Amino acid sequence: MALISRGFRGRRPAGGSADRLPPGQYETKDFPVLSAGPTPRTPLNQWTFTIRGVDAKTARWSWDEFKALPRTSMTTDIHCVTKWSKFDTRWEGVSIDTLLAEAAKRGVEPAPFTMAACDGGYLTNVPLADLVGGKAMVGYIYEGAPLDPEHGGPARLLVPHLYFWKSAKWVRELRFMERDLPGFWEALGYHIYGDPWREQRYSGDA
Ligand SMILES: Nc1nc2c(c(=O)[nH]1)N[C@H]1C(S)=C(S)[C@@H](COP(=O)(O)O)O[C@H]1N2
Ligand SMILES: [Mo]
Repeated sequence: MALISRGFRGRRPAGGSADRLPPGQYETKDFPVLSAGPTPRTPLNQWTFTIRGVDAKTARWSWDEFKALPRTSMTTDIHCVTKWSKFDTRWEGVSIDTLLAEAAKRGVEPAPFTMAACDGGYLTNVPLADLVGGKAMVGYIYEGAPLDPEHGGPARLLVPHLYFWKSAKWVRELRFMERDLPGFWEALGYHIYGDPWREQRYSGDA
């Protein structure tokens, strides 16, 4: 409602919701659940997070080790390709920068592309450049509470500047790749990159 009346008066205050909605999106206050399969439930004592180099070298953390890593927070808008956007979602977790620095200490070298792999088999590809520089994290706290299993708990990838299908729920591994390969939705006709501001929904979109 506020959005319409602001537009009607021809005024759009800086930071107003109209500026924040990528093309074709609408704002929702809900937090819809979109999962391609059932919600996996891995006990925390069996949960690990792994970064895997192209040479198959790995860096791996148990849940306790993971939670002991420095934590960052991010308040961000998220944009689902099914056209809902949600503003000001607040997340805490471990930045990919932190994870890559730790992995490098253990001899895992980066490569230009990554595939995020999840419990349940979901995959999604993200270029390394989109994960670094504070742009992405493995989040495990949402709005101050442990992340709900339906939303990807215990931990999910958060890459909010791309469509939300790139934010892999129940993420367990980040695999480096020398070239870009499609994940689950990308192989089914969704865009290989998925920038909401360029409305890259399907593979034919520029
Ligand atoms: N593992 C996994 N991650 C996933 C999905 C999924 O089906 N499985 N769906 C994606 C899609 S299409 C979206 S829009 C968001 C939805 O996250 P939410 O259910 O927390 O809203 O998760 C993404 N991450
Ligand atoms: Mo989605």
